[in-house]
Amino acid sequence: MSSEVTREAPPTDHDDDLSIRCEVNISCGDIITVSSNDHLLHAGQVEFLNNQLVPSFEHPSRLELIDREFRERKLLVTPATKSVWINLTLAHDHSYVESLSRICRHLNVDDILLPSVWPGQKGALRVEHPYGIQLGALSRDMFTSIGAGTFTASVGSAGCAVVAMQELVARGKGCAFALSRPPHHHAGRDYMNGYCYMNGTALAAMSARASGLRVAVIDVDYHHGNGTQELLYGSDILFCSVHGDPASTFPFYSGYADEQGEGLGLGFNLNVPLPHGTDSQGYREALRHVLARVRNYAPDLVVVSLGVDTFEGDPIGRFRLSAADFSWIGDAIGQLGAPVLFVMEGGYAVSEIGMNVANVLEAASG
Ligand code: Q9C
Ligand code: ZN
Repeated sequence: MSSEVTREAPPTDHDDDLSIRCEVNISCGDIITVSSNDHLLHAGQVEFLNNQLVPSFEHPSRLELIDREFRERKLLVTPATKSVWINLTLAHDHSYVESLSRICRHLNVDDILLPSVWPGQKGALRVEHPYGIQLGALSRDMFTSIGAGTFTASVGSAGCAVVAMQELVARGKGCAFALSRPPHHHAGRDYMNGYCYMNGTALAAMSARASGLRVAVIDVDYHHGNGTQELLYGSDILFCSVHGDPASTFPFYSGYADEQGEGLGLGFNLNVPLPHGTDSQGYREALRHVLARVRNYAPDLVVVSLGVDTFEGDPIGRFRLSAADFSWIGDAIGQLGAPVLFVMEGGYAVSEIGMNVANVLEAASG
């Protein structure tokens, strides 16, 4: 099997490599920005919240609004389109990728499925089951719906992160931004959850590490990046996260301060859970602590899981950051002095999402 994460030619018959084609748009201005039109193929309709089905928070308009704000601030230049073959198996099991691909291929365009039955410890995916039941074996919650375009959209999203990383490493300095959805950081080796299917953030970090770079991941999304943490737990890629206390916040089952990594990765996992209502002051103090650890690690590349659901107006996050705090976050990360790849994660206050994200990127690159 090839260890390359991207390739330019399709796999041949005797390759057992799992490469999937995706097309991305690359804008090479001051900030390298990579997006994929395929995100439009995934639009969840409903999710299960407080005992009710409610309209999905994670919606295509999120990206459209960030894109619009970037254009208004002249942060984008005319993009070049690039077609790459991407191999997800550095981060995901072959069987997970193939199962999701197969299920999506068999759905009708307007089918939207949420899992409703989970296999438990002894069960496994069985292809004779209805697709909604098979999804239970690949998922961990009822927020993460599947439609016919979900696989293609999430491969495109991961592709944005990997290509942005490669372009940034080639330039050797500054900032890159994967303007991608669906988001990444909750997806694990063989499961989807928290609106995430493929973990492009972890894949980009692992791929850069495999090429010899020292890599630190900083997760500033409101929710703990459980998928990324799990994927990096035994590795010396530094993973640091500031997030809502999982005692009361999704993903509940990880994100605690005593999770410090294992084996080779022991000491390379730093969680800072914070209570509901955390404001500018509490947040900055926590992020300063994380940045001191990152400095001490001396990374060649910083990968940021960029969620802006820490915003005071966010409908699901419970922190109280202001637009000015996002500029501060960008500036503080930019001052590390290493090249920074930002990968888009959460943020659901759609009228302010463009402003908040652009504030981070502008301050980091400025
Ligand atoms: N009461 C991201 O921000 N909702 N995912 C949990 C529990 C799911 C968030 C509600 C939150 C997933 C990428
Ligand atoms: Zn989030």
